Amino acid sequence: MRHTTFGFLPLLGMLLNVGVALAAPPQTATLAVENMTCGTCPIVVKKALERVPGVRATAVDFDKKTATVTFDPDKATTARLTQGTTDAGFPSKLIAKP
Ligand SMILES: [Cu+2]
Repeated sequence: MRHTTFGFLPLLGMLLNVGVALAAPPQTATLAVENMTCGTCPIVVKKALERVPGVRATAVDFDKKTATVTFDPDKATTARLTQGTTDAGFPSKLIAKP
């Protein structure tokens, strides 16, 4: 009955493939950030965004007053991102949707 013994292997492969398919690719959103007045502000904004679970990368542009955030859409939402900067004293809003 070798056939039955190893019959689970194709099934296992299917389950693993489904797992990969369900993991959504990272998304990138751009936020307009208020209140950035000095060179330290972008660092605070960056740290606030990186504290949001699911955020993978953050780039804050002090001159443009924007933050570009790459995040895992399974864990983070753009609402959480704007909330994160707002809680740190820098209200933001979404200007480029993922
Ligand atoms: Cu500052």
